[in-house]
Amino acid sequence: MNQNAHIIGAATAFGQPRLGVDLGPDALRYAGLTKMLKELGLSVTDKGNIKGNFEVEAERHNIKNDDNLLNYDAVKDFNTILAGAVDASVSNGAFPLILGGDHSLAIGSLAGISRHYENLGVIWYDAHGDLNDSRTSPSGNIHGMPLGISCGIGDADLVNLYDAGPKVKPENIVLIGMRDLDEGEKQYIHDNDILTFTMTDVKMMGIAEVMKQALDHLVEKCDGLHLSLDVDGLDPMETPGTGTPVDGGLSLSETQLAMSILNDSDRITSMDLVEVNPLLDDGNKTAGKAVEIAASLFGKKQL
Ligand code: Z70
Ligand code: MN
Ligand code: MN
Ligand code: MN
Repeated sequence: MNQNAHIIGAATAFGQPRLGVDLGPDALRYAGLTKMLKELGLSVTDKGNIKGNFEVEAERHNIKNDDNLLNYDAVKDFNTILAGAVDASVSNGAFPLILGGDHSLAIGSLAGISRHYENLGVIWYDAHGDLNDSRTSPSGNIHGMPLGISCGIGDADLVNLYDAGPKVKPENIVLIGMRDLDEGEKQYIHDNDILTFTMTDVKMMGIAEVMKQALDHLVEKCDGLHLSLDVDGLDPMETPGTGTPVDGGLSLSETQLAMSILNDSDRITSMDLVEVNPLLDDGNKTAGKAVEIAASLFGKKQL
């Protein structure tokens, strides 16, 4: 794996209604992220935070556009800036580690990354598919849409953000940990034959077999591999500090094993670590777990 990491704080909460997830990047720093990565031998540059300006944006915060999209202009502006920062890090030869922030930030991270690859693979580790558009969304929250937008469905300006057209092909996606999919998302997964491992699949097969099949699906055809990890993929007993906890998720030890298998593959080229909300947390427990997850991805071993 690339041993030169750029930490990019994506301090946004615009993709959903609850404040505090914009504090996620700093919660991860306080939990010791940089120190841990350096101890593993990485060279780490912290690029600081890209911030939604919540005072300037207050007037247009938690308002919906005509298409029922929450904080539409703020999400678009934020992700345009984020895409530029992520693009610059990849251009400089670094591994971008994007800290969230709500998952709408993946619109910008994928836009910035995808121009560097012909066939970007995406592993989406989450309770949710984030494959809605304004018609299928039950909420209007754009954090439930970034993967769909990156595949080219939904609002045209978001689809064409940073570069025109889709950023990811459905055949280059693997979904892991799914247990709260909306009807429209299930339809999209079926219609596009997206390789999907629900929690039932994880429990039937074991996470090691799931990761092996995920990598088998992606490594031959993909020239870059992005991991988008939403901490609500884990069980709320492990990671309570998140906006939409869903019972029956992955454990920390399963996730550490998953990350260690990805480290062994030596193929991951970028990562989002998202939906840490310290205002909903038990101490800073969730950020601490998230740091352990990143440590396993970058090669921390138990022995
Ligand atoms: C639901 C929606 C979602 C994250 C919740 C939930 C989406 N499918 N994503 N929490 N991270 O509103 O679209
Ligand atoms: Mn998500
Ligand atoms: Mn591309
Ligand atoms: Mn989620």
